[in-house]
Amino acid sequence: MRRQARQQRLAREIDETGIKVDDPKKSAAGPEAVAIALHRAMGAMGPVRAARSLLKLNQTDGFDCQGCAWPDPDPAHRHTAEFCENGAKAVADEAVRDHLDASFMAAHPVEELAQHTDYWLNRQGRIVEPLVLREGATHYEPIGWDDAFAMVAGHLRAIDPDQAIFYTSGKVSNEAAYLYQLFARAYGTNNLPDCSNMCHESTSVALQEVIGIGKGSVTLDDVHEAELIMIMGQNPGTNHPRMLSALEIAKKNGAKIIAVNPLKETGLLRFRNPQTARGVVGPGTGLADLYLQIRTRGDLALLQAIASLLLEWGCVDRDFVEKHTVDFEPWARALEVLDWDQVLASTGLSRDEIEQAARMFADSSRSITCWAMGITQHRNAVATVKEIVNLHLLQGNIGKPGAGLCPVRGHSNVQGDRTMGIWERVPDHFLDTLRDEFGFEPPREHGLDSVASIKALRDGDAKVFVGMGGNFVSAAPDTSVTEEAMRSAALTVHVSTKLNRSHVVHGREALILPALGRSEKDMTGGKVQKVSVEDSMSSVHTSQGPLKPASPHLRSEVDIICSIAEATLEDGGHIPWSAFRDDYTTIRHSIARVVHGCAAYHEKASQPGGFVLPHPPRDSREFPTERDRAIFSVSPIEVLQVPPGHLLLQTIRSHDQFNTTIYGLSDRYRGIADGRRVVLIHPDDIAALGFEEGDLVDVVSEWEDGSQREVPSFRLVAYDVPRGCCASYYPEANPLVPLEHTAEGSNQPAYKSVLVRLEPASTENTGVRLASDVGVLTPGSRGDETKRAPQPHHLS
Ligand SMILES: Nc1nc2c(c(=O)[nH]1)N[C@H]1C(S)=C(S)[C@@H](COP(=O)(O)OP(=O)(O)OC[C@H]3O[C@@H](n4cnc5c(=O)[nH]c(N)nc54)[C@H](O)[C@@H]3O)O[C@H]1N2
Ligand SMILES: Nc1nc2c(c(=O)[nH]1)N[C@H]1C(S)=C(S)[C@@H](COP(=O)(O)OP(=O)(O)OC[C@H]3O[C@@H](n4cnc5c(=O)[nH]c(N)nc54)[C@H](O)[C@@H]3O)O[C@H]1N2
Ligand code: SF4
Ligand SMILES: [Mo]
Repeated sequence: MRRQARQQRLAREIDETGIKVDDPKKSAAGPEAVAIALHRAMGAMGPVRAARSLLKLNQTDGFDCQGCAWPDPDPAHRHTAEFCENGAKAVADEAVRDHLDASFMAAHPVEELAQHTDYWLNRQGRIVEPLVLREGATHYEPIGWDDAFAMVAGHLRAIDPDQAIFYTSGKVSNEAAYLYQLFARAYGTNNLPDCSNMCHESTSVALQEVIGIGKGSVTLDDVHEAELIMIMGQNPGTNHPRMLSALEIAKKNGAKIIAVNPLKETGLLRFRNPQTARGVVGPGTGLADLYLQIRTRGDLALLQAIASLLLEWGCVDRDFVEKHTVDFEPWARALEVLDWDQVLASTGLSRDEIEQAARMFADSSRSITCWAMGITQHRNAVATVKEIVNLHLLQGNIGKPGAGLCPVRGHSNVQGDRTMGIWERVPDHFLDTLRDEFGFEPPREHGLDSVASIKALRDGDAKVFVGMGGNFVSAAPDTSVTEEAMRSAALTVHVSTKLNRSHVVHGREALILPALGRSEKDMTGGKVQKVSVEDSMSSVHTSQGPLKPASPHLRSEVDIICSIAEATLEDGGHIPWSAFRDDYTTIRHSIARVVHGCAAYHEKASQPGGFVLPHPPRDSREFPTERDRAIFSVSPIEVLQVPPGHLLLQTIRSHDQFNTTIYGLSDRYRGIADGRRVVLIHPDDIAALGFEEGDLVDVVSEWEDGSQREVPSFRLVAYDVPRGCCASYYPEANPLVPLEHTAEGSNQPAYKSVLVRLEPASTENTGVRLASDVGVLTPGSRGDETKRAPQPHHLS
């Protein structure tokens, strides 16, 4: 009975029968984006708070956008409105007037909350007081801050430090990140997984090995000055919208753009810049000159093919290769015998298309490659990033103006958190300086990354999970496995702003500790405090929120970390937590002494526009690898065999979400409205598999050990994707990704290459079962009960 009631409730909540599918848009941004931004901001915050926050967004005396990590222009070139539609949505989502307090929790048992989607949970407003779920209790209830800290301390003191996990999401400021890793290490563990493990870990691993530093090598000026920009596996119109302004400047300066993507993303086609007349009333600026609609996971082969042609044509910067690199010869020899049949099979492109791309590299003396999740979330991601580097080394396209490597980071401060030591494998020299600064011996053994943390919880080897921001349960792969792992923890603690699935899929006891957001004025210690962040191009600056906090009970992340540390460590581990809390300048002074490249950190970060961290390859063509040079590396291409009747599924973001935070149910640029449980699939594949457009299917993934995973009731949407490839939204499709399905060398979940087959939907409803109802199936467990039922059409 209860199950039936639950299904009915869910049927209402995720009824997607009204889904509308239209042609994808032909240009991104334009006046419509401005109208939507303002509408969302006013609706959520009201006119006064909307104006007060948006006018301070990305200004030197204001706060850093909590959206993506795309950098700001230099202070002289900033506009009064220096943000995009999705930046405005991020602010509006944080600064909503709706509040969630203890009375909400009294009205909703946690078991009921667990049946809602991330979309519904987020819409309940800002969490305004600390909440506890006691052992065996059915509801969260209020708890005082001191009692909450004592509860965390009690648990942490009762276990071995390596049984605790300290997760970080990339919105956390440098000051908070620095103290968080300090606390974890003073307590005794390097278990500091972060969202970066699921995001650009493959980039960090590859770049560290072959150029000696795990970060990108370009500045915003380089992008403006490039002759050629290749954008691989990235959808900037949605996920880094102000990148389009930089691409527009580059185009005006004569740059060519190559887009490499299985989907024809609107933001790579044409940009209507709302800051210019041409963008508002005119046609805007065309972006991609060449669009390579590659098969998913074919990038490694494409890069090798381009490089082999350049080698054949003699387009080699001999001087650079000689002075700055090693292992050129073995790499060049491997490419001499490149198998073009494999290349064409793997990429799905024609030789002519690939030659056009190679010609554009040949003709350019300053080239940049940008990439994001379409490159990093594959089994062969580390090899692919290394191949991007090979291509750049070949022509000396690194460490000179207008050229270089541009991994585009996700969360606004994900790169800064790593700089501050949020990393389960931080190098020894960092630990040495930490020891010298604070007088304790940090643990040396590497900690657990995100995937390993889930395994440790599942296997009972970890007992306490602390999340500094984020929504680990929804972001992680293998949802049902992850949920079970979380439920077996003794305590889960989340420092959060909004309600999410990680709060309602909890340990035996659970705490929600509500934190101030970026947009809010931080008066910790009785005075205005500021924090600092680092963007995707290693530029560091300060951030100060203008808004009155959602509640006087909120605390800053810095305050929360200091208080947990004081409660947990004997004599605070002799670390001056209260001085840090009272004046964040003291944290910055300590960062200056401990973190490489951060001398005079407070002074430099505080100046308008901040400062740029050192990067030897970018600054002086020095490559601090094990061999003191940049390293060419050889990676074999393996063509992924997709068995008949199967598809390669990738999981992507819509235009109306920030990761697991779903703002709305539409994906404007892709022409999809009022529905997220969809599979974007080639019309010929729909027919070949015996379905019709609009049919409901269950998506089943298959894994090497014979296990299967399933998400029920997804709707087929005919879409311009290569045959054999398809796409669904994250996080709805996460239950399909096995925990073990990770990139070789980085252990990053391979969320973008999941082998699936489609079954006629086993329920006639519209998507009533949440993924976690299903779990991991064993072979054959679906049995024969899945008869194909005719499904109504609701596509327009
Ligand atoms: N508004 C908004 N902004 C965001 C986020 C958000 O959710 N919403 N998230 C932030 C975060 S944390 C991150 S990491 C970034 C993510 O930014 P993106 O990486 O742009 O995000 P995804 O939606 O994962 O899109 C990946 C792109 O790669 C393509 N792709 C998939 N597989 C392949 C492949 O094999 N080869 C190639 N060449 N392309 C492929 C997809 O078609 C898609 O266009 O955005 C950040 N900014
Ligand atoms: N299938 C699939 N899965 C993926 C991906 C994919 O492309 N496909 N992408 C992966 C990537 S790139 C990433 S980065 C991860 C994201 O993983 P996470 O970073 O863990 O997830 P988010 O959705 O960004 O976290 C949102 C939550 O953060 C909290 N929050 C927001 N702002 C603040 C703040 O200022 N302070 C604090 N303390 N909390 C705050 C809110 O409570 C909100 O609910 O997901 C990964 N998962
Ligand atoms: S591009 Fe990214 S950082 Fe800039 S305003 Fe938009 S969401 Fe914010
Ligand atoms: Mo990310």
